[in-house]
Amino acid sequence: MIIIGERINGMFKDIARAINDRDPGPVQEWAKKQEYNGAHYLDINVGPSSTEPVEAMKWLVEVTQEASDLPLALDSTKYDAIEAGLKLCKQPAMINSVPAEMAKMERVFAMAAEYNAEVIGLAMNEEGIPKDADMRVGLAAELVATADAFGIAPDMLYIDPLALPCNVAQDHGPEVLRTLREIKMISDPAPKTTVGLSNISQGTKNRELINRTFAVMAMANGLDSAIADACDDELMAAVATARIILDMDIYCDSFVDVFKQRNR
Ligand code: THG
Repeated sequence: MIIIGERINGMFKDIARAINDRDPGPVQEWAKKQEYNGAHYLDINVGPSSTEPVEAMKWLVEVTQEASDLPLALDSTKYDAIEAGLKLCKQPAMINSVPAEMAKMERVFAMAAEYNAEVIGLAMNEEGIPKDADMRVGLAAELVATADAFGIAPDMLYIDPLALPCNVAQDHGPEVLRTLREIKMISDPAPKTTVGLSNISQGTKNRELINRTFAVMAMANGLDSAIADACDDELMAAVATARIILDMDIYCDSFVDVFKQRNR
């Protein structure tokens, strides 16, 4: 399972302050810490309150790359900010994200082809996030078909069925899991899948328990990657264990230690 470390996000106060003050310290500490704890990519998001998202994204990409060699997932709804970030990335990046809306898909897939970037496609459109799995899978198919028209193979795409907080959108849970299963039948090769794992527990008590329970359930339904808290040891241990049960890694007595070491 590919872990995209969620922590370099202006949604967190320390990162928002670091961006505002142009203080690389907290950003570089989180970059190193997430890499050490097993992240495979680092999500880079300037946050909802940035007044200059292009400049902020350029700065975040540069200071992050000084601290870590991990590939980046550029997370923004401002495509100018993503493009400015892509120009600075030292290795192929991931674009996070594009909904199934034609004008946005055309902009993002053209950019992905130019910069050899992977793309997270969201199962939503102008009308929002549908509840039922069939509609989500339909939007995923639109993303796969449009990507193909730009020469982007399905396995360069990560479809995100969009996880919502279980305290306010409980009825979406089973639909998200069914979407993950059915996405694998859209094409051959199939697109990959991802979710914003911590979304599921926003505003709840027992967040870590909810996150790791969702992680293993989603993995059993075909989840390939997650934007997640790589520094949550119990989550990472649950992911390592799920990989054993799903026969994705070979069992050994110390599989949790091995899983962590492999990423260090
Ligand atoms: N899909 C895709 N990208 C995404 C998301 C998604 N990017 C952003 C987000 N969702 C995933 N990242 C996070 C990061 C943090 C939190 C949730 C998801 C989080 N933050 C605390 C909160 O809101 O309570 C902030 C707490 C604090 O300020 O300390 O939970 O779904 N493609």
